[in-house]
Amino acid sequence: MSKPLAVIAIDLPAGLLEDLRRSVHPLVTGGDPAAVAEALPRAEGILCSALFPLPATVLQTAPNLRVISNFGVGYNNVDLAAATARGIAVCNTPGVLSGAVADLTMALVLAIARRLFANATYARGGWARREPPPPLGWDLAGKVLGIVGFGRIGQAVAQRARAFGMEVVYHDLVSAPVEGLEACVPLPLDELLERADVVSLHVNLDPSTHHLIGARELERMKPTAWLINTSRGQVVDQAALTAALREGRIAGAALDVLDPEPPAPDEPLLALENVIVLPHIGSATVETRAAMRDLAVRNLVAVLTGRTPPSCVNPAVLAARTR
Ligand code: 8YV
Repeated sequence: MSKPLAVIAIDLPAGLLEDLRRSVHPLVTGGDPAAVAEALPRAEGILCSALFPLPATVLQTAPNLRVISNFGVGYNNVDLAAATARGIAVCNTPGVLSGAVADLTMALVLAIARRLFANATYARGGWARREPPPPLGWDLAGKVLGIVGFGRIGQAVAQRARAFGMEVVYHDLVSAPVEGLEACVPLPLDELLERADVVSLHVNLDPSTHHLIGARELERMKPTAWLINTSRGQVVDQAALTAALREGRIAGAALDVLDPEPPAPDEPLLALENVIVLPHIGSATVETRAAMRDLAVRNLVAVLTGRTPPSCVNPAVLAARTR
C-alpha cells in the first residue's frame, strides 16, 4: 500500500525523518514557502511551525488534507473553523514546552527586578567612572505577580514565582484551586492589573483575547509595573502599549512576541529604553524543541495511519471518522 503524503515544513533531524519515512512519504522537508505551496495540493498532512499561516484560502488549495500538525502549542495560525468543517484534524504540542516558556518568563522577571540590561550597559560604560553608582533593583520576595491565563504555562510560572517568594494573583475563565498552588489568588482582570508589580500574559490568542490588553487595561496598571508578554503579540494593542511606555504610564515591558513578527526595522518599541524585546524564544531550548518535534511527528503519523494522536484540538473530527 502506498504511504500517505505529507509536507514537513520544518527541519527534522535525520533519525526522526527516518522514523517518519516508515509510515509517511514526505513530499517536502524544510520551510521553503514556494516548495510547501507547490506540494500542498497533493498533501494529506502538513507538519509546520505554529507561526506558519494556514487560513481558509490556503486550506482550499489542499483538498486531500487530513491533518495539520503544529510544531507549537498555539494554533491561531490555523483557521480552526474551516479546518474542522473540512474534517481536518488540528494537532499541537502542549505540555512539553511549558517549563521552557515559564523559565524564560522568570528570566524576564529577574532581569526586570535586578535591572540586568541597564547594569550590563553600565558595566561597559560608566563603571570605570564609579559615579553615578549602578542602578538599584528590587527584591522579588513580597512583590505581586499577576498571571493572565492560568493554564499549563501560567501555572508553571506561578510555581517558579512562588519559589522566589512572590505573591501570585491570576485571572482565568476557570478559577478552581490548583493543587500545590492554593496560595495563588484568582482575581477579576481589572483588580489584577491594579495590584500587580509585574503582569505576565499566558493566554491563547483567539477573538476573545485579541487586544485583551489595550489603553484601558494599561491605564489600570501601576506606574511602577512592568508587562511581560510571552504569548502572542496580538494579545496586546501594540500602539496603546507604545504610547503608555513613551508617556511613562507603566514602567516597562518585556516582550518575547510582537505584532507582526519579525517587526519592521523602524518598530518604535525596538528603540524604547524601558522595553526588552526578544525574538520569540519561549520554547527555544535544545531539549524542548526536540520534544516538540517528537510530539508533532507522532501527531502527524498517528492521524495519517488511522490512530488517535496524542494531542488534537478538534477531536470531534477524529470521532466523526470512526463513526
Ligand atoms: C513556536 C510557539 O511554535 O508553541 C508556540 O505556540 O509560539 C512557539 O513554540 C516556535 O517558536 C516554533 O516556531
